[in-house]
Amino acid sequence: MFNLILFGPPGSGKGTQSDKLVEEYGLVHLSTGNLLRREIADQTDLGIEAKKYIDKGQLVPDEVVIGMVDAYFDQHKGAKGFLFDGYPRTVAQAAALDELLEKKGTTIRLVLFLQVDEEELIRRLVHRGKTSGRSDDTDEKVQRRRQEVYREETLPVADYYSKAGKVVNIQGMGSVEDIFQSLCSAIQEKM
Ligand code: B4P
Repeated sequence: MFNLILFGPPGSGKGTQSDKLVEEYGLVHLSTGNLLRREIADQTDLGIEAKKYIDKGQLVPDEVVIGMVDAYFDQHKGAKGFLFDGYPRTVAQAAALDELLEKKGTTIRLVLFLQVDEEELIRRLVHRGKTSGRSDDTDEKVQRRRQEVYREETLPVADYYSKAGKVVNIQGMGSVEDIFQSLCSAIQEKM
């Protein structure tokens, strides 16, 4: 199995690039953001609970997200690999993912870290908010909060994987196509 993580701050282009990467490499796309938005749209108990956090720019509690990922993983037996997009977002989630993968006899091969300036991130997200209909996109204050939460809770995940020598930094500013080519080169080196 070839498992990789696409890592980066909110708005760094994880979702945009994931769609292209899963098509190129035939991986299963696991986006916790997409899974949570589906739960919200279906008005499940999990979705109603998650929405309270997402609307404030906070992270959904670890136990909720970890349970959801375990279930998704089990629904995709026989996958040749997973692309984790927006997961893990805390060190506790990273440890839970390691445990899950170990049980399945596999591991994370590569963490691709998209590097984008904060002002560019806010600009992209405010712009996305004009069309996305996402409740967490429209307010710039919520955007700034999301970047703060990222620095406090998510950035330590990069250190966690750096210690294992798995992180490759990728320039995340420029055209979608150029960034995609950089990501593909890094993947090719590991495959
Ligand atoms: P996510 O759905 O993961 O999304 P994101 O971080 O907002 O955006 P992404 O990086 O995917 O950016 P995109 O490609 O869309 O998270 C949403 C929320 O769900 C979180 O805040 C959190 O509350 C919750 N959540 C999710 N996972 C969780 C977890 N594991 N634990 C706890 N809570 C969790 O790109 C952004 C914009 O930029 C788009 O408009 C795009 O068109 C544009 N863009 C992309 N590439 C560009 C480029 N090269 N140049 C210019 N614009 C570009």
